[in-house]
Amino acid sequence: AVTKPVAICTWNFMNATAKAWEVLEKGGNALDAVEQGVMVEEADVSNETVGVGGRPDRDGNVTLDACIMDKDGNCGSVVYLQNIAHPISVARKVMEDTPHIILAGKGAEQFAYEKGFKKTDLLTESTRKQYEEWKKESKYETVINIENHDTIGMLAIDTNGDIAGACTTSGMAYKVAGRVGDSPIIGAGLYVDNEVGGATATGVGEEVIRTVGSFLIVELMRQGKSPQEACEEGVKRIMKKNEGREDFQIGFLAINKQGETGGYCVHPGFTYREYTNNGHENQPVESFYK
Ligand code: SD4
Repeated sequence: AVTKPVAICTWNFMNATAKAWEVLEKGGNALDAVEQGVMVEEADVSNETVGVGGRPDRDGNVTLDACIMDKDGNCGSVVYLQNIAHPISVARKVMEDTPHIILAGKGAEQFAYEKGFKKTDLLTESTRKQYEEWKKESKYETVINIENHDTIGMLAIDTNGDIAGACTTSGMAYKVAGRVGDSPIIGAGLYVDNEVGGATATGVGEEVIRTVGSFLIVELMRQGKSPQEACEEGVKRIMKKNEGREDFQIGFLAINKQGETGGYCVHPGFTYREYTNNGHENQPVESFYK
């Protein structure tokens, strides 16, 4: 049986869901749970797609994208943010302390310093070396490659039944300088409507933006689809615009107001982590291509 609270996130980020659960279990709210949950991956240098230790763009600069959304439909986002370890917390400050939704680049960085965030070198020894290697051929490809897709999108429903979501990434490795993906775009990489549910995405952001993927999935749930059915429809919508194309991965996951969850992806390999009263598990996800 479905119980509340629930925390889910892209991929198998068990430390992130465990952190979110710690907040939810004590009766904490979904917004704090998703923020603190994704912060675990932002701080983890071994995750090379999020926060500190994220891989740089093709000029060698690590630029971060993140957004957060609460039960009242408030949202905050930062795009192309450099030198800050926890973009999700800056996004939350944008949501709570400004009349705006998105801050970009230098302005976002300046805002973060004003809010007390410390300047941090996001490049690690490992990502610096990998970048030097990559530069020899400078080949940009959005191939289906699990290492290139470790963005964390997290959704939670708390004991009050309120839903919140967060999404944070360094984007596609070796992207063109200035490129922003789906992850900080409300409706694309993340969407929450507390009446219905929430959805989030990982994978090639351009394709998620083109279909406003997470908003689409929440709207499909509003029309009566389960989280699972809605994620399947979301991926199918993308594949319809990309007939025969097999060179990219996208994974969606969703939660509804009852706490039911689901996910779907383009290629095998995507999973989502789920923490409920019934246990803490890595959920296998069906794919469009088998
Ligand atoms: C992006 N969706 O910037 C992100 C990349 C991603 O795991 O999901 N990586 O397009």
